[in-house]
Amino acid sequence: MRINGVGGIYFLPLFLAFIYALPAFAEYKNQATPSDIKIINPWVRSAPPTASVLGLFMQIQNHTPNTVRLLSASAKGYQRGELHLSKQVNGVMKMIKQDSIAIKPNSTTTLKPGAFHIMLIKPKSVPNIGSKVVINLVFDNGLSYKIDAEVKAKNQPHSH
Ligand SMILES: [Cu+2]
Repeated sequence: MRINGVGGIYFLPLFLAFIYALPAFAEYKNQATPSDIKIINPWVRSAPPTASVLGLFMQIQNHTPNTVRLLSASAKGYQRGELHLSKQVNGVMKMIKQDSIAIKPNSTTTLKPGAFHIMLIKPKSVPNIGSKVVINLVFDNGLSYKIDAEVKAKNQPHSH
């Protein structure tokens, strides 16, 4: 009886700890996994050797039931990356800096010339066509992705 009593006393805190831990497990299950976001066809638009910025484009697929936001992009060999939206303002094309780029639940956001894009700023040297730029993307669900973006000629987003 005494052993049972002692066991009961110790069991209760353990049991409570387990109950309190349940929401943590549920939260863990809701966390995104790397396959929840897919980066399709990332490419950097080639630029003259004197260029101080380069455009980075891709499709981002969100396979989760929640909106996911791209928070930042950086690239090896560049001072920094910025998220931009190209937009007509009074007939003039302007680039507006964005705090994030949203990808709606179960949908795709396309980063392309004239729309949302990533601007890679101040390259150490402008990369050649066919070379790869290592990109790091950070999303608001805690995931980050390291991807290779191929440098492609100005008006050829797809290789033929
Ligand atoms: Cu831009």
